[in-house]
Amino acid sequence: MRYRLFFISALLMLGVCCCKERGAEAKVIDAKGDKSLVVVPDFKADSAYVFTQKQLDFGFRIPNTKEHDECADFLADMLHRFGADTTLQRGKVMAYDGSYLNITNIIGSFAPEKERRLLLFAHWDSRPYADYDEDKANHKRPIAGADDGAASVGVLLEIARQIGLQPTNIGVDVIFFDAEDYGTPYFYKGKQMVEHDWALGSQYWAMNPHIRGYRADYGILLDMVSGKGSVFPYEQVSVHFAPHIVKKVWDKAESLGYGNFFPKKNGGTVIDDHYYINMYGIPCVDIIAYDADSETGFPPYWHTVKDDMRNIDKGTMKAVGQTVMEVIYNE
Ligand code: AHN
Ligand code: ZN
Repeated sequence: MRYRLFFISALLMLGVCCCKERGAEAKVIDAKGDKSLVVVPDFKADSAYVFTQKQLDFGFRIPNTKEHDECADFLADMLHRFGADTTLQRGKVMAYDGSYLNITNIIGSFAPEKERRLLLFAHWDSRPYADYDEDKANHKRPIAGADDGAASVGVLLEIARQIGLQPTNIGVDVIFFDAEDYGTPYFYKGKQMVEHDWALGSQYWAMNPHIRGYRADYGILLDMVSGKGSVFPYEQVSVHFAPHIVKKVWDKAESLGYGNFFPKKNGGTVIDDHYYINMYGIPCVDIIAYDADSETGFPPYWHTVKDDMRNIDKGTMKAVGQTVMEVIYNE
């Protein structure tokens, strides 16, 4: 890397313009405010894909199960290996039906001493019910949660791996939130025991941040970012709380040639983990698939038994992963 930087500097000094296009080895970008160069690493979708498959191999990541807890250890271990200071935040939360869930938020901090920070997050649990499946017989069966959960974590693990290899200027915290997808299934007929029944892990964190008074400049949530044919128009909670971050991310995608994945038009309004982090006081955006043609606004396999690896597309992963990396390495 040192040699390559030297080589690129030499080329620049000679006045040679090195304008590589997207997908090429590395890009040369003037860092804001100083003369140093930022070479944004190449996001490897193959690696994100393997990280996604690995999670599914544990089984269903449903709180209070052995499979869930084993996967948590795996995710923490990966963040640790990539060089992050890793914290497992364990808690107990009440679910919609009054039952208690033992949850684990998994936190990895890069350059924890840095003042300026960015928060990247996704949910790592998988939904216990395929309550939108076309076959009613499947409604009480769990989903594999390939796109809805695992792939967003897979993309963030690949970004974490890259940060471990080449540090960013800004400090980065990665949080995998638990129990996002434990919201009330439509078939539940009992008394509703909690009002905010989705995103239980991020709500828990917002009430008990892993560091007292934790701050980040802004945050980016990934949720269902790897489906074949998925697109990510503006999510409206993000536009409300963090219009400047929406602009930053969507402009970056466009400039990289990923404008077709990130259309600059309005999508849905989603009460997702970012809602609670925005309420906590960190402006953040949700990159989330929006399907204008489906009744739910989500991809057709959403909360069905079809949310498996067959829908996962490395091209979509690359578009999202590279866009997020270009944003963070330019801070
Ligand atoms: C609501 O539909 C209220 N929240 C959905 C957020 C979600 C579920 N993302 C993935 N699964
Ligand atoms: Zn879900």
